[in-house]
Amino acid sequence: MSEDQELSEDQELSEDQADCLFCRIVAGELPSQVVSESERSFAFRDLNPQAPTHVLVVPRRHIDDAAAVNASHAEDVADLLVLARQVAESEGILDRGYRLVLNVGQDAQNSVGHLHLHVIGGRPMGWPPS
Ligand code: DGP
Repeated sequence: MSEDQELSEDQELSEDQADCLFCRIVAGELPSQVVSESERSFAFRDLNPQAPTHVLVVPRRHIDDAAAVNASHAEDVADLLVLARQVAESEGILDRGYRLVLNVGQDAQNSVGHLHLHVIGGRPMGWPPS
C-alpha cells in the first residue's frame, strides 16, 4: 500500500485496506469498543486485554508498523501520542502512569500489520518486558 495514501473516510476500502484488520475496524466494517477518536487516529479496546486498561491507538491512514514510519507520517504519529494521552486521562491513569508499546516484527510478537500503539495501565508493571 502506498504510504502516501490519503485519508479516505468516505470512499470504499482499497484492496489492500480490505485485507487489513485494523483498517476494517477504523472503517466500521468490523465492530470494536471505541474509546476515543480524532481526525487522524482511532482508539479502541484490545480484544485480549493485558491490564485493566488496554487500548489500541491506530492511525486512520494505513501504516504497516513503526519501522515503516517516515517524515510524511509526522502528523499521524504526533496525533497517535496526543490521542494516547487523552485515552490515559479518560481512563483515569494519567497520574499513576501507564505504558505505551509499539511492537515491531517477529521477536516483539507483532501480530497485526497496521501500526498500533498499546496504551496499557491500571496495574503496576515489570521491567524489562519478558
Ligand atoms: P501486537 O502484538 O502488537 O500486534 O498486538 C495486536 C493486538 O491486537 C493484540 O493485543 C490483540 C489485538 N487484536 C487482535 N485482533 C483484534 C480485533 O479483532 N479486535 C480488537 N479490538 N483487538 C484485536
